[in-house]
Amino acid sequence: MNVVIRSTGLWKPEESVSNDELVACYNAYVERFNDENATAIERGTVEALNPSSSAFIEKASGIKSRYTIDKDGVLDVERMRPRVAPRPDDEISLMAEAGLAAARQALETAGRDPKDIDAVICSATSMQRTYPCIAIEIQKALGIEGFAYDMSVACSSGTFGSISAINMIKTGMAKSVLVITPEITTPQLNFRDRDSHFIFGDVAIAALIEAEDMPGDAGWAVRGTRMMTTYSNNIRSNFGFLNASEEPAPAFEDRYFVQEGRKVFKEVCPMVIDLINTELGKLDWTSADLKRMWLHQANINMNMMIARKVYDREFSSEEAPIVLDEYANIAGAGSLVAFHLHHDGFESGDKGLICSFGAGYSAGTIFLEKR
Ligand code: CO8
Repeated sequence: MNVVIRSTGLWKPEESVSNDELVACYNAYVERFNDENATAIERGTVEALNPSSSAFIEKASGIKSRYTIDKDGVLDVERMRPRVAPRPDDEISLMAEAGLAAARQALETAGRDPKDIDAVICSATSMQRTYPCIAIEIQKALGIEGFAYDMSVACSSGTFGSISAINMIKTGMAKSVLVITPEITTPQLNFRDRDSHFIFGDVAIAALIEAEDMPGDAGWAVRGTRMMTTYSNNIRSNFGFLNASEEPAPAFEDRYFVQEGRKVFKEVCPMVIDLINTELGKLDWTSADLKRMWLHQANINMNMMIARKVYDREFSSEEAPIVLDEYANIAGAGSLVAFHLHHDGFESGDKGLICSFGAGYSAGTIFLEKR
């Protein structure tokens, strides 16, 4: 059974925070911390904090802004965390709401009725709650029969979720699957950490993945897939259900996202370059066959290095589009958001690659051919 990506849909928060706004808040926090701890800093028992800078952020990461579910909370120096109002159990959850908006756009673009969908996969870095699954909540909101489940593989959540759907269709278990990656990352970030306060943004992406013979737009045929993981502690979250029982109680700062950014850079780039080249070889393709690579959006320098090595030449921004300047790192949604925003200009037979990489380590490839 041939499988296609039929359509995609995107949701983003209304509010965006620029580097300058983020840095102004961080530096106000630093000034206050250093004032309050002046004596201890002088004695050498507390280390003074250093200010952040927009110029560093843009040079080191390529990020210029990020969307967030609550700009006020992020930029409130007393808080530096988005404010999220608790919702009653009979109201849709925040993650499901974001995912639903992206899913509705994907269905509308494909002209597909929810009754034709067999399954929903919600695949994201973290889930707002464990059960009922966010995917089942979205399934109910759309009135889809069949089944739904959540899964999570950090920055490869979108590709691994899509590959799960592709395999489901290949085995005949389903004909039409919605894969939704709502990444609500800003509540998971320590905005008081200079090394990482600028990295992430909020978004949701949905992909409608179907058997080729279903009616509708020809879509993008899936020609090859690969999932790979190899253990690394260099990107880590210690947040989980055991936190509430831990004695002594854990600090917020080291529960959520921590990373050794330089090590990640050095280790992940060669891993991904090797993976892409190996998979190209299995298809009897070369990089010259790839009109475009929709890469995970972690860091512009990583993307440049990977694209340059795979193409083995200088390349244009059309060949490896960047969305992280506006969206920042959007975790498991990155490569699919790049695909959603930059898939124009393909003729039938043109080829491309969706590729994720990140924590785990994990990496996923989906090789596509425009039908
Ligand atoms: N402002 C000014 N200066 C700074 C700042 C700042 N904000 N931060 C650091 N500096 C300084 C440092 O102090 C250092 O100074 P010195 O040289 O004097 O010691 C200098 O700048 C260089 O610091 P770094 O070595 O840390 O900076 P890099 O140039 O390596 O850039 C990056 C840092 C941007 C983090 C870079 O290493 C990078 O992008 N690495 C790859 C990271 C990556 O891709 N990670 C993937 C993570 S995402 C993922 O896998 C999914 C997890 C899901 C998360 C879900 C939500 C939270």
